[in-house]
Amino acid sequence: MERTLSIIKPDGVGKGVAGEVIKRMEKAGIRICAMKMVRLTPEQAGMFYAVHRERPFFHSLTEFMTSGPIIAMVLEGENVIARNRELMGATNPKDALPGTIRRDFASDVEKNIVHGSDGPDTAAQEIKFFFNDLEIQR
Ligand code: IDP
Ligand code: MG
Repeated sequence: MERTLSIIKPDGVGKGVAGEVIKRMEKAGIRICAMKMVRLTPEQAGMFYAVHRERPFFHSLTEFMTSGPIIAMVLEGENVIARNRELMGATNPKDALPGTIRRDFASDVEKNIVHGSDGPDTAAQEIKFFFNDLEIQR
């Protein structure tokens, strides 16, 4: 059993596709074991995306991520890190396969509806960023 952090970004919440995103996860047999809606501060968004600090899009990305509420979730299942990334599609919606969340709903490479951890180490770190042990259902 593996866990990953998923975020429905401000554009996903704003466009009203949170339910559709969650439905796709549930249909794929992925279990949601934690969920909360929060609005990040610029400091928190900067910490979450610290690995991208030197990228030219960092400032714009943190502004976007603080522009409205997000829904953070812990997903659980076999191979769920890769399977969630499959449901999401490529970072740039133009490169994402038809039927993926980003291809179907995202407007551009920045406002791409969802976040998903990219490996076991980042998953553990990102889950801890949003949730404590008591907030995760076993
Ligand atoms: P990922 O979300 O598919 O893992 P990352 O490369 O980790 O993609 O980038 C994190 C986030 O930064 C992306 O989801 C997207 O919102 C934003 N981003 C990535 N590349 C660009 C870019 O070239 N321009 C603007 N924003 C970008
Ligand atoms: Mg990433």
